[in-house]
Amino acid sequence: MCLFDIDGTLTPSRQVITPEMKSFLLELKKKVVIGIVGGSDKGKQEEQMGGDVTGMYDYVFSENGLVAYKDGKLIGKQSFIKDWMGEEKIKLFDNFCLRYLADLDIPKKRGTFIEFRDGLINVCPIGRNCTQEERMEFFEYDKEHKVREKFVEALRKEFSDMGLQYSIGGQISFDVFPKGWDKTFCLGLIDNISQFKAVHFFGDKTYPVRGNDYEIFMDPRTIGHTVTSPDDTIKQLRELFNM
Ligand code: M1P
Repeated sequence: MCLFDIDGTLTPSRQVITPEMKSFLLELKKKVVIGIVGGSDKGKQEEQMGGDVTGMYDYVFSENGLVAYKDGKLIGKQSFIKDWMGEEKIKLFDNFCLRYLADLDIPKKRGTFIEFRDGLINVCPIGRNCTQEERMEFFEYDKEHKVREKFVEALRKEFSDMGLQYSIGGQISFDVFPKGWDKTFCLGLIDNISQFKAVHFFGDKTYPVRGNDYEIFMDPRTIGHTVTSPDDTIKQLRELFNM
């Protein structure tokens, strides 16, 4: 089985899959079971992967697997907000973020600063409504000013007893979810995982600090592969499976 991170592994970050990668994955699917796993919700995964992902790949794990599909059918869904955190804690968390955001002095702010997904909360200092150009500006600004790192540190300090985990995987935002609900969560949803001779995981952010692929890359149930770009993913797969 091959499991893939999306951003930076199958597609350039937040960009659409190339026709070359799409047809390569179809070829690969003849040889192995394919799964994709990412922090985004299914709608965003479909935008990026160019269509009906659950019809195309054997397993689709959205929001790190908190929403999971096998052979096109929903096999698992957790509701982070309702079942785990509870309205009181959500309110405390939101209020803190909104106050922090109000005091945050960055060059541009747009809209949708907090996005509730089924399995995680995504916090975005510039706002998810920003354009692609503004996204890249913020990404560069953040490299220097560490806006997201400082925000996460403030949240860690404020909510140290809430059992939350933070991941700065993308370019403009960070994800917040319960400890353990990282990408390894999806492994528990694979039917009889020991039936596979190997479960290969491919990701670009496999480093321990800020790397949202690190936990699944290191998990004893997978063989981890670090890639540097979608082209590198294809290169490594060609070597591994003699394609
Ligand atoms: O790479 C995965 C991340 O992609 C997006 O991040 P951003 O918009 O910051 O580039 C988000 O969907 C995020 O939740 C996800 O983890």
